[in-house]
Amino acid sequence: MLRTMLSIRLFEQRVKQLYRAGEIVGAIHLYIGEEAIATGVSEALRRDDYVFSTHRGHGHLIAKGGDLKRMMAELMGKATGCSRGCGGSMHMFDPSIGFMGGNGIVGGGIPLALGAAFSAQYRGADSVAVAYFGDGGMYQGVLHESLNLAAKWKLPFIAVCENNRYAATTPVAKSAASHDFSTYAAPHGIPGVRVDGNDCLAVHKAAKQAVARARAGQGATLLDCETYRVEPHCGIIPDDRPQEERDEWGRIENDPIERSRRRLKITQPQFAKLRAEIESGLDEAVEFARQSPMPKIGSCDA
Ligand SMILES: Cc1ncc(C[n+]2csc(CCOP(=O)(O)OP(=O)(O)O)c2C)c(N)n1
Repeated sequence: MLRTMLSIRLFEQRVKQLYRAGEIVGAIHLYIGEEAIATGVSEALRRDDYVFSTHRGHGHLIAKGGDLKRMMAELMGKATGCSRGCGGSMHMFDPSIGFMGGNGIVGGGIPLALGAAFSAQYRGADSVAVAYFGDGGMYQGVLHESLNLAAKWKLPFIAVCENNRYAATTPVAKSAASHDFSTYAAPHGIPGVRVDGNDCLAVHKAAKQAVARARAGQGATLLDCETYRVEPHCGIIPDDRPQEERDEWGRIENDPIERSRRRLKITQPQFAKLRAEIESGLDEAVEFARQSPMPKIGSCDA
């Protein structure tokens, strides 16, 4: 899990550099600071389980086993990308590993995951479907409709709120009367679990229970994972979050990767070695993407 989290972090740092250099264009939503959630959840999943992602989805795909070369190529809009260069940052797909795509519509992945959960139940398969969404997705009617149906039909559906306290620039306190989103599960009679989203083991433990319940035909779970996004919302909107709050969450003791490194007693030289291994894979991914051709005109129409 430490390796996965670090891969996500270093991938995102490369993306940030390439974006600034103009090699990646469009809106990019970085996942830095939130790595423990995708990592802890995916560690509980199988390849044939479904993940429906968001606009901030690079980490979800890496944690599900995404190919870094094809991801980097997609971000650069190249034909070798995981969506043939037609999707970009918010529309990466890899159904071969159960990654059913990013989504530019806040909350848009939730009903799609519900459909996949229904499909699994209908076919008698024991796959589960995970929908990621931010706190902004929490206020969407479709979440509540989906929780209702998932609870009623005992669907293998796991709703994972990545509660980073802001929807773009709007704090949770301005949008919701209750800030503990795990309580939103109770009216549906399903478990709602609030978890430290910067602790990959805590996330993993909660996800494992949710997956076991879903596979056993006992139905849905809602996870409310508390975290903080270290970077601005995207490369376009200025960051106006209070500096003290950013400093507090930015402290090294709160960093999900550093917390795991310390817990595992990984020394700095061991950590540097791991980092170098991942960086070398990223060098190859960037080179692969740079050398790849652009899609042919019209190839994205179908
Ligand atoms: C239905 C819908 N409304 C508004 C937007 C514009 N929008 C893009 S990202 C975003 C904020 C999303 O916040 P959240 O869901 O908390 O995720 P985060 O960006 O914090 O990861 C908004 C409002 C959108 N993409 N879709």
